Amino acid sequence: MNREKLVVEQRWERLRSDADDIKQLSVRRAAQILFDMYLINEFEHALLRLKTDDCIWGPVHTSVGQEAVAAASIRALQRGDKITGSHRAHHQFLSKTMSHVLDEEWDPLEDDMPADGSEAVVRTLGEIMGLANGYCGGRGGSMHLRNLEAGVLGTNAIVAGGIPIAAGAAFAEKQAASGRLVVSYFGDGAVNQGAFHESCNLAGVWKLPLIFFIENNLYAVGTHSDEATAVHLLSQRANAYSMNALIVDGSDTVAIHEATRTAADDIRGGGGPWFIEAFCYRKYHHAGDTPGSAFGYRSKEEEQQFEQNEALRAFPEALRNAAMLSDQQLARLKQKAADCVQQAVDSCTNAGPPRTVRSDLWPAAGSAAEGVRSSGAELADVHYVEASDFEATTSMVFSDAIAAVTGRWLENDQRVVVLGEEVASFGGGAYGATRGLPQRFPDRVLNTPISEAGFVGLGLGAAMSGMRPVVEIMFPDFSLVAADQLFNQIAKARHMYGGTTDIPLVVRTRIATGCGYGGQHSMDPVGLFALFPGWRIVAPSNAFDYIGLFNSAMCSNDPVVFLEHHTLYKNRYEVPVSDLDYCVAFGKARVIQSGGDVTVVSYGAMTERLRALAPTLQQRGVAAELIDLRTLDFPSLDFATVGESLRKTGSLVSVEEAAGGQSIGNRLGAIISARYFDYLDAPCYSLTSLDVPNSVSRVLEAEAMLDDETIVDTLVKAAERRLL
Ligand SMILES: Cc1ncc(C[n+]2csc(CCOP(=O)(O)OP(=O)(O)O)c2C)c(N)n1
Repeated sequence: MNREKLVVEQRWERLRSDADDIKQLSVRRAAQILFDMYLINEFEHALLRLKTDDCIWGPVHTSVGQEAVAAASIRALQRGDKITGSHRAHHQFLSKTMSHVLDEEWDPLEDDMPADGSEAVVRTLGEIMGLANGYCGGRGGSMHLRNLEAGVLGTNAIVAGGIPIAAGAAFAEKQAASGRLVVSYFGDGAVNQGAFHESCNLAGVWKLPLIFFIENNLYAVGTHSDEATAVHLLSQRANAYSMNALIVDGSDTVAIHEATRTAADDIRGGGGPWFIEAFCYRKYHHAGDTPGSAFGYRSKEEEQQFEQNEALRAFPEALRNAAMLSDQQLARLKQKAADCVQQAVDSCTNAGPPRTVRSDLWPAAGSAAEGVRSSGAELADVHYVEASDFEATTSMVFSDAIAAVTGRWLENDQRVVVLGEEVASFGGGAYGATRGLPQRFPDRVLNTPISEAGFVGLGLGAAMSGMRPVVEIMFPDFSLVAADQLFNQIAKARHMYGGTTDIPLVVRTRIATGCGYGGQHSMDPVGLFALFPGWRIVAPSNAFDYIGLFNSAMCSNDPVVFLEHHTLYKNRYEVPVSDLDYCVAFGKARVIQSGGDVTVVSYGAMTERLRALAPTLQQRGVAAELIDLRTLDFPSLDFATVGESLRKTGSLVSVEEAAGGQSIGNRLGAIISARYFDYLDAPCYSLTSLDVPNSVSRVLEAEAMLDDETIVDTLVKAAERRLL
């Protein structure tokens, strides 16, 4: 047996500075880094005191002990570069914000703190205290900080949740050939999450300008990294994704700066993503000011050892030894940082003791529900039409309509990209929804790896960075694989970041119920998406509506999910001749048949089925009013049209193919009952498929799914007021 030893080709190096290396830093740059470190340290301790005084609501995850990692790495970036962070990100946020606000030439040794520098610290503190003067109006607080102007795309309370978003931001920079890069900071706890691995993979395969920057402080709450993974040096993981990696000690400020510079230079020169692992230590427990040893997961000796080595001791000492800064200058820097923080505390609180929150800074009463979605101002000038507005029509296959309108956007708007599994294969998707587009737009219609959390999150990051991605999720059930990105991130980002970001993202997914695909490929996810009001939900029942609603979605600054039913894909529909640019309004239902006995609401393919059942109903003496809801998210559902119909009929039945638990019928019925109680003379009724996963067996699947006979019988009973 021949055994060939294989070697990994990527660089994997440990950087350690020696006494002379510090001289590579200019005195000003060294002073800036040290000033940031002092500022972070003073700021975090001020937060802990404010927490004790009950001026901060929620946890305070300080970065005491990790100051140098943020300060030295961020000072190696350029102004336009972007960062994302985790729940522990005050240090990165302050460093990036201050390096943006303060001029490169600002010399902390000589110059006074300019007003906008002080203001930045006030606004950071205000945000963490949940005040209106914060960067996100107090919505985000400590764990969801965002300051786009300074390049902080967002910090994230879901461990690893921000990493795919960083990949999306890097994707946007790459598409724009901007020469800028993104740094995603996270802790050691993140590297065992799928979102981390999926992002590494995407960054590797698409050579994204991204630095994965791990602050390895050894513990995720009280669990040591060695308890969580067999990989001791976490940067070893970079090899698996063809990334170069560097290891530095978090107390070696010069090495941190140099590592970041090395990675950034290589990326700007066209290299792919890099990985940096900084070993560091958090002084206190996970949150608050108690030492970790008090909880028994680490020893006092370990903590003392850290304190002897910590960067806030080592770096000033090295600067003094190198005769770069005098004791007096060091003391002045520290005092300047302390004054700046004190000023921020004074401007957000009333002097104590104990200190109290300045009540005039609380966000306005009554604003809690504001900003979950866009105001709609971006659609204000859109002229909406209906099919009846067009005289000249031609027939078009539903899936061709999807491809045609998507192609139209790719043609007209460079910000549009199409991402998904197989969207660029077979000439345009597994089911033809992108037919012809990969050939025309090879750089913007991209096959993704099978990596839903990764590419959905990447879509979000790209959308937050000015692109308009169209992301296909091959089967709706796979939404659950990307659930964090879809529901914790996309659905909440606008509100969580205080309305500071748009999310112009379209997600398309093809419902494949009734094909024998079984329990994991047959979901209608309407009820799932409807749980999150950040999502707009569209379920077109024909090609005309598809094109018009897609155009509205692409003009909207909100995320919109398109539920496309597979039975419609090969059907032909009338569409306007040579017009792919018209818009159909969100939130406008369509009455497709009038009737006085019962109001029947549905959407997507069910609309077609109901229309086909209308003659049978008529034979049984029922005049049903059929309404195609078209838009299904509750904030923009067209209750008015339904109410108008109920005034006539007095009875509502919602008909959905979705499984009971994933349908919207009961919730719809509850709202309708409350709003239109006076019109109703029977309870609202929700008709759905059984509340079970579909089976592969043909007979069992048919048994689970709503059949025509049940629909007709139910509507007859409803018309006769015999439904309970
Ligand atoms: C997905 C997820 N699981 C669990 C948590 C709860 N949690 C918050 S922080 C944290 C530890 C994270 O450790 P690490 O990534 O090493 O960062 P550090 O706190 O050390 O900075 C945990 C478990 C969470 N926020 N998100």
